[in-house]
Amino acid sequence: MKFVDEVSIRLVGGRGGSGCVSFRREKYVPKGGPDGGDGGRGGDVILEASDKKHTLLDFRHRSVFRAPAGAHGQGQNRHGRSGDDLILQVPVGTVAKDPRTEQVLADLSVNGCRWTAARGGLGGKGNAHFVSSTHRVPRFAQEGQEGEDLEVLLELKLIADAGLVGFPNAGKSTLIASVSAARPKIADYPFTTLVPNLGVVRHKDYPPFVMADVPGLLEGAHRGTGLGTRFLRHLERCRILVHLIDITQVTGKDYLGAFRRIERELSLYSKEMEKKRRIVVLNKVDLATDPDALEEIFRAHQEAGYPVFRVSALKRKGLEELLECITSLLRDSEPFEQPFCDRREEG
Ligand SMILES: Nc1nc2c(ncn2[C@@H]2O[C@H](COP(=O)(O)OP(=O)(O)OP(=O)(O)O)[C@@H](O)[C@H]2O)c(=O)[nH]1
Ligand SMILES: [Mg+2]
Repeated sequence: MKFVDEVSIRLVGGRGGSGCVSFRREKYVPKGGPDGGDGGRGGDVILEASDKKHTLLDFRHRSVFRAPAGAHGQGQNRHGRSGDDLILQVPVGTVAKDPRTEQVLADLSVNGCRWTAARGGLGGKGNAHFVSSTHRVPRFAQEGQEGEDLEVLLELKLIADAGLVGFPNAGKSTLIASVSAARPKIADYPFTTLVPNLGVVRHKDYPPFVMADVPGLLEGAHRGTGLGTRFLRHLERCRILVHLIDITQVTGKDYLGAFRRIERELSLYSKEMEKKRRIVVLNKVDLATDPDALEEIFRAHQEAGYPVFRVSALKRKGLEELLECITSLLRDSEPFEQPFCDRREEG
């Protein structure tokens, strides 16, 4: 399945039906009064978060979505039927923004929550409404109103408990494959992973948690290098970060070089990202040739102040302790904050 996490679309509420101009005509009732009914309301366009959707692919091939119009009013005071609402399902974690100002319009992060994006137009009043003592025979009715017409940018931000970060080739996909049923592509070249993968991790009797494998970051990611901001976005809603380091890439005495370069990208991206709790994982220990050097790398990272683990994602070594630490951090950390679903409704 193709993964699409950003689309620009136009949403248009249904047009209201027009009011009717009509006069009562019946046998033995001369000059029956006006009896034109009102037009029906146009339907609203509503976005609904659904856990059955995983990508914004449905919006890729079509860019304008219109709700049905209301029906016109008719004689004998018959009102037009309202247009049905158009309900568009989006994946949980979709954020709707104004494409010009980037202002967040709605944040659909809970399954089932809805946002009325474009309201339908009101129906016009029929001529029966316009009778007055001075105006007995109104020969006019109102037109239906246009529905709201809105351009929105939809961005999908995955929601996960633990997000894997690191340079390309660090072994993130190998790790998620070793601890969950996710089967991402794994290969010995950078940028094997181009779209995020989610995996559910079950460890002992702890509640299962969701791990996200996000494509590797490069220096300059916070500015967009290597699609960095697009990938970093998926880490915004991870409760904790698991920073993976390929020990074979740690060279000379610059033990913390790789670690600091990724950390810098995270803090330049946002304050929230910088504040997230995290775990450092030194991966590929099966390739370590010098145990003393490995010990030094380990100590240097410990001094940075985070829990550090030595693992081999490939050989499945050290993973139990790592999962133990992730589950205990998750138990102590705040659940993802409940976002608002319908800003307009609140206002
Ligand atoms: N020896 C050894 N190789 C590993 C280990 N973990 C991963 N690898 C290898 O490292 C290479 C990259 O692994 P991936 O899991 O694709 O790395 P990634 O971080 O997902 O890379 P990108 O998706 O490109 O960002 C693959 O050839 C893996 O087999 C490990 O613990 N030991
Ligand atoms: Mg990968």
